[in-house]
Amino acid sequence: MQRETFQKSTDETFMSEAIKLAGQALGRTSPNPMVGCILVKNNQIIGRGYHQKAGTPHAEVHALSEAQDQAKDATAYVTLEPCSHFGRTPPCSDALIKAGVKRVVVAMQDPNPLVAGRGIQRLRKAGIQVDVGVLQHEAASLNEAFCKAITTTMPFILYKTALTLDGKIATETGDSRWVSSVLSRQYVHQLRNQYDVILVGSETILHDNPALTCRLPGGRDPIRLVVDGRCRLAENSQVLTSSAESPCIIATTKAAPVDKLSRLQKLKNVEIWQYDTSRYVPLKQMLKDLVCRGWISVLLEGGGRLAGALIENECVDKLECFIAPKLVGGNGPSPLSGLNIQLMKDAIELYDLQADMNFRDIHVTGYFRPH
Ligand code: AOF
Ligand code: ZN
Repeated sequence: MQRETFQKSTDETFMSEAIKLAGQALGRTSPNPMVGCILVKNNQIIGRGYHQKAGTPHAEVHALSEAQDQAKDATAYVTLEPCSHFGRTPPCSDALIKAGVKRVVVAMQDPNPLVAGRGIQRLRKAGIQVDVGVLQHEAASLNEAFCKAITTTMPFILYKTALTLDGKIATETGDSRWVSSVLSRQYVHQLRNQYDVILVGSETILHDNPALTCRLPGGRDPIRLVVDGRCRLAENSQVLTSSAESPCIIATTKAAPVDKLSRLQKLKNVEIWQYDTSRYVPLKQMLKDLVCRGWISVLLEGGGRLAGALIENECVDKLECFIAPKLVGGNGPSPLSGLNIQLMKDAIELYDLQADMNFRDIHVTGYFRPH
């Protein structure tokens, strides 16, 4: 019994190292997952690796190349089931078998239908002991976007919003600079650095004229996506003119003025996605189109109308809310003006709630579905 407990905590310690390693590629691997691998022999780490970017070698390959011959009879700790398919790289399960590892500890099965247990099967067939499920929850939440996108072809959406303690995102006059604290706003740049896409509605562009870039040192700009059915945004909006390394996409419809579209199309770094609808952008189709391009995680930054529509369509996965200790009263807008539930018994309830005051605002996160 004691031995088992020791064994378990050793496995968790090494797996936790592997998860940390995987997280070094946060925001850099889409559409692939973040994966970390650690090779251990005689309780010593002899190889480490993580998947750095889609199309490049998988975590196991890096760890095996660091360990070289020592990999024989070692234990591999991998945060995701080693793959069994020939994708852009050959199967990692074969590489582990060839290197002669004795045991493989896996945090979670790969939800990719191309793998889905076949990697584990392959290792077991080769006589390798495989233990699955060590720190499974942590590994799954690191790859929550990948898990959703690979199984549903829809992206993972986080709605980030900031409101006053009395539930307003701006005063009655429309003034919103600033609701949340400096620290909260700095943290949002970490989210921008991590998510593939920032999504906003046209109202947000018209009112706030944000650039939607990532101002974190060493950060990278996400794709910026504006839902603008009638293409109302000004041609000198910052999303169109500011220098960003990633494109700005305007999702629009047949209601967009033709001459304006042709001018926007000529701008550097701007893409127009025109849908065959007469007024509203088909949101689910647009989200699927993101996944087709390899963009699997979306940071929804407003406004309340778009957020309401997406929540109503059950497209939003997570909420991250900064509640400032401020009161403004009046008829200022709410973060969910597009949602209008009539009875309290029908209210949306969140799961896995967490709250802290790390940014001098009340910071609440929750999920729209249990998991
Ligand atoms: C692993 N180790 O480090 C990663 C895995 O296009 P490819 O060849 O890179 O394959 C991508 C798929 O491989 C991805 O969807 C996921 O199922 C798996 N990712 N597997 O054994 C890794 N990144
Ligand atoms: Zn692999």
